[in-house]
Amino acid sequence: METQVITRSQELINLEDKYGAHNYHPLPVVLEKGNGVHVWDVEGKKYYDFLSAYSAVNQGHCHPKIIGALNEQASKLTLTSRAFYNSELGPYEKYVTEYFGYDKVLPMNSGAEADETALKIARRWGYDKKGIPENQAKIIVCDGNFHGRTITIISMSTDPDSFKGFGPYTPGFEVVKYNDIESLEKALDDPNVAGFLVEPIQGEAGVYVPDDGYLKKAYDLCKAKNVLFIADEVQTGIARTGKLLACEHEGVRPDVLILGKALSGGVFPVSAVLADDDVMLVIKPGEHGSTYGGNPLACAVAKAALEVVEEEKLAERAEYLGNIFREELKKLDNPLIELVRGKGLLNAIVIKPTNGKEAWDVCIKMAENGLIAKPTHQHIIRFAPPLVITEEEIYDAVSIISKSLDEVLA
Ligand code: IF1
Repeated sequence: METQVITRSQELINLEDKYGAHNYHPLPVVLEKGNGVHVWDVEGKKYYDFLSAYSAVNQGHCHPKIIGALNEQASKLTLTSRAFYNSELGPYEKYVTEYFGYDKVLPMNSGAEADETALKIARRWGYDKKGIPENQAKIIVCDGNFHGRTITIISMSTDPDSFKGFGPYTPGFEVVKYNDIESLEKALDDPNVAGFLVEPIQGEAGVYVPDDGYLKKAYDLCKAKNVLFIADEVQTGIARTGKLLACEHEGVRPDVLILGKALSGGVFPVSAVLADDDVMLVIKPGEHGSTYGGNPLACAVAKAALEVVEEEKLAERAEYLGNIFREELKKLDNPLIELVRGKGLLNAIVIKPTNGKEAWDVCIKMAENGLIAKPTHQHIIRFAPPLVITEEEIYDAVSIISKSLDEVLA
């Protein structure tokens, strides 16, 4: 019997299938190396990375400055827990609070942990500062939201793929229509509302950019009702949308700021919640934390990652190159493209299924042509390259996208 020769990629896919939980359906690409805007699979094929690990690798893969900081700290001290002080946390806390303009930071690890932390801070602030009756605090969230995968966070979700089959759910959340000021205004009439949690642009929902002025009006309504405006910038923050924070496009300064992903440049899980003293100090010693939160390695990596954002002017690059990218995509004349939308270098095309072909087919073809991206919600392809991409590479990527769209329909 002929022995079937399988590729190294297939071997590795088989291992994940056999020994790993099936909680993802990845594109059949097995990556082994990354540098800047490029990644290579185990067969040595080179790709433009147009997902950046969902906007965690804004600084580019394996940025030398961040890897240098990782290696230097890793050879000294990686973890002490917060049972003791350490030499890196204080300087990092000073750096990151001055960087974003807040009194205090509460360091965590994943984005979901940071969202959970923000929810706890908002509820406690509601009881201690706003006088909401115990266990009555409400948090307003938006339909189409994505804030992570924990039980409490999926309790806020309106996407059955996120919450179905995981009940019972955490109470205390009210859903309003995203980008709809009237629905928020009505919900804010409830005196027990402690906070409004919102993504400045809804990433998972398909790069849903709200109308100009929505965030500012929402912020003003929250202030008028003594409600915390909580911005989840895990995906939109760290220069991705053309400003350091997406809220800056509307001059909004969140009362509580949630960061993750590119806070560490895709090198190590680092997240953070920032707020001023009157909010942050409602949490007392021993009331919140995590084993790895604020570890010396995370501090060294995150500081280097933020320095890169400034030194390489990544926000300005995202603004300039994002405009070119959208303009070039809009010039493409292909029936598969329903619309193009985004801000900075967080963009998406909505695919109109045509001749039985849909977003997944386009992503498979783009991978063959050397560019990786993945569909969200079946018909939307998100494009989020590392912000270190060059103008020439943007044009090259558009030609790959164009070629792939045409080949899918050929
Ligand atoms: C997955 C997408 C999903 C986030 C915002 C918090 C978190 C995320 C705005 C939680 C995480 C990731 C999670 C990952 C895929 C990706 C994602 F929106 F980016 F596309 F799922 F919706 N707030 N987003 O986007 O941060 O705990 O993951 O560090 O779960 O498949 P995390």
